[in-house]
Amino acid sequence: MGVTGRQRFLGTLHRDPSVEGHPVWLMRQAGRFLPEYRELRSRHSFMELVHSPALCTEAALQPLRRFDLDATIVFSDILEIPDALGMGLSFTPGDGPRLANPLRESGQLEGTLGSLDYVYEAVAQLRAAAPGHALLGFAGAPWTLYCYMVDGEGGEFPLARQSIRADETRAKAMLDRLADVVADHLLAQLGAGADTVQVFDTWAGRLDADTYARLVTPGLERIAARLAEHDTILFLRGADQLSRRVGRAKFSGVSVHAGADLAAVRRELPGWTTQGNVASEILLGGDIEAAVRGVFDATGGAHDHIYNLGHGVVPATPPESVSRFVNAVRALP
Ligand code: 1CP
Repeated sequence: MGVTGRQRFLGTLHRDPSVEGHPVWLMRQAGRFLPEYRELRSRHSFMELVHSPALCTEAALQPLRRFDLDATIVFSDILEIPDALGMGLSFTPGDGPRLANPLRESGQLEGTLGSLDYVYEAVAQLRAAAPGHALLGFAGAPWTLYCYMVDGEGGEFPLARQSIRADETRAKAMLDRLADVVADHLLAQLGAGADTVQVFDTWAGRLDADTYARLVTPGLERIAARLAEHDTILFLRGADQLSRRVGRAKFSGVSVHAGADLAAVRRELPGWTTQGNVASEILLGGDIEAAVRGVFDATGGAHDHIYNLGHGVVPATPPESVSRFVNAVRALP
């Protein structure tokens, strides 16, 4: 009678020392590195996929058919929130996301949020299709959303950073409003059947810790407080001084980027389960087994770490490398 991936993942998130084995999944595990995803994309645009709960379920199940993963994440995008705020999301091939009406005036954020019911339906369908896997919902963090919403596209986000310098009061008001939108979106995904939710602050490292603590941390504290009854994971990519940046916010887990010293993060945020820390590039041809062993050593083999990459799987990753990564975790004592 084996333990399910869902039990292994949630036991670890709850820091239950009696959990069997170590949980593993990969950020961006559905997507372009899989031939079957590229096949799906040859027939449907990304927006068609995201708006169809049945196609979202198919995309999320694809990696589960190939790899012995413990968790699945709803197929959606962090930019569904700006789209629902009327900002006109599109994806140009090779060029990434683009918002047709980026934030120039604060007024746009006072608009009402359009329906994201298709995301909650995708969560419900995936819950039914993958009962033995931990199911993650997610959202972009307020700062990362703000970056895309002000600049309208990925990159260095010069306009977002400039707008913070120009008017902190206005920026803070938008970040606070986004925190509530994000919390609503996460709670609805939990209500639809997600076991936990991950908040992606992919661009946290683009803001120094002082400014972050002043303008962004209050929103994270508000999200954490509104989700206090639930399991939650926070990803602060590229950021230093994590304890200052989280302030009084308590999430169940922290997802650790590849540049960070994992043992130091665990000392800095006691009581938080850790996740991640393996460089995505290792899967392009590095010593995968040694990287997994390095995480095991840095955590003392404790059952309060979720094996994952430090960021998403990159599209050039050979699927065989993902198998090796998962097998290396399965081989741990
Ligand atoms: O062409 C395609 O098929 C689209 C590629 C793609 C996919 C598969 C995009 C465009 N988004 C997604 C799905 C997605 N995005 C998921 C679910 C799939 C899974 O994880 O298994 C998730 C969790 C995200 C989250 C996301 N989107 C983040 C945060 C995580 C991270 O990687 O840092 C960010 C920053 C985005 C924005 C985005 N969406 C898509 C792209 C190419 C980008 C990055 C743009 C940029 O570089 O600025």
